[in-house]
Amino acid sequence: MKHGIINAYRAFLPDVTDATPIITLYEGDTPLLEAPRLRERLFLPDNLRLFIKFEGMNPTGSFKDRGMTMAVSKAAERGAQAVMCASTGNTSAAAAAYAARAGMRSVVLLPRGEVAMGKLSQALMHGATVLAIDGNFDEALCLVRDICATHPFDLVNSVNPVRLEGQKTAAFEIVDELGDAPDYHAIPVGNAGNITAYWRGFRQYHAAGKTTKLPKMLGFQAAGASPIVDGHPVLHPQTIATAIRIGNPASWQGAVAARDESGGLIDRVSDERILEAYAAVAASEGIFAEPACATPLAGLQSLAEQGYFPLDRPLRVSVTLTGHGLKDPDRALKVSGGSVREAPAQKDAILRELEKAIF
Ligand code: AN7
Repeated sequence: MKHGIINAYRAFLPDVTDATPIITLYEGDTPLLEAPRLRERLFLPDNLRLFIKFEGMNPTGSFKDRGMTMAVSKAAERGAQAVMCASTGNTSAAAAAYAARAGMRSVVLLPRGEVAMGKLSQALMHGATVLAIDGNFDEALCLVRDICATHPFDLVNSVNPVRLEGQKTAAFEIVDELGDAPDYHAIPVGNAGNITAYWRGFRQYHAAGKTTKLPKMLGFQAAGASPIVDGHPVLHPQTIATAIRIGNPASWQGAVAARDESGGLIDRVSDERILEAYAAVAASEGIFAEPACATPLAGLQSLAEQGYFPLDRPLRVSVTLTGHGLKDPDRALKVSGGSVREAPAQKDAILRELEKAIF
C-alpha cells in the first residue's frame, strides 16, 4: 500500500497535479473487520456478513483525514496561509493537524459546550485558534462561509469540493478488500458529505470496471437531528451523538441522490438505541468507536427487526465507524457506569473481588 490516500488513489483524484504538494499524515488504509459477534448481538440474519470499516484508525482518529489531506494540499498549492472550518469536532481536529503539518495557521468555530473533549484537545494541541460560539454547527458553518468569502482563509469544510474527493477513497478501499462492492453500505449522516462521497466512490469504481454491482446506501441520522428523514431543516438539533448534531446538512442533495440512485434509504434511530449499539460494538468486537458511529449499527438492527434484508442469498454489509471512541471519553465513562471495583493491594482480597465479579 502506498502511503496516504493521494498516493494510493491518485489516478482517481484529478484535482491533484504535479504542482500539488502532498500534505499527508498517512491517512487511509484503515481496517475492514468482519464482526460476527456483533452481527449476532444486533440480531442480524445468518445469511448476512457484517464488515466494519474502522475509520477511527486514521491519524487524527476519524474519516475527516481523507478529505483534509486533499483540502490542505490544495490550499498549500494556492499558497494559503490559513485554513478555517466550522465543526462538531472531528473536522476541526483534522484541519488543525493537517494545517500544522503544512506549516499553516488554522481557525475553527465550534458550538460551545457540544464538542467532545478529545476533539477539542486535538484542535488546541495542533495550534488552532479555537472559537466556541453561542450557536449550533449550522450557524457556525454559515459564519465560516461568510468570513471565508471576504477574508484570506481557505475554507476546509466539506462544501470545499476536494474534501469529498478524498473521502470517496474509503469506498475504494472497501471494494479492494472485498473484491467487489458490498450489497449494502451503512453510514452515519450528519452534514451528509460522507454518504455523498462514498456513493461517488462506489459509482466511480463501478464505472472503472472494479465492481460488478453497486451497494444500496443506508444512511442513518439521530432521531433528534434527522432533517433529511423529516424533509425539512431542524432548527434546534439534539442528540448525544454530538458529531452528527446537525440540522441543515450542506450535502443534503448528495445524500438524497445516494439514497435514491442506489435504492437504499435514510432513516433515524433514537439516542437510546445509539448508546446500546455503541456499547455493543466495543464489548463484542474490541472496536472502540465514538457514539455517532453506532447510529448505522442501531439502524441495521432496526432494519433487521422489520425484515428488511432478504434471507434467500448471502449478503455482505459494510458499515463505516467514522471516529474513534477515545474522542469522547466522558460518554464512555457514563455509559460503562461506575464499574471500577476497588480492592486492597493483596492477593486474597483481589481474588475475593474476582469471585464476585466473574464466577
Ligand atoms: C464521527 O466534524 O460534521 O455526514 O464538523 O464526526 O459527512 O457530516 C462531523 C461529522 C459522522 C457525519 N461521524 O459525517 C464535523 C462533522 C463522525 C463525524 C459524521 C461526523 P457527514
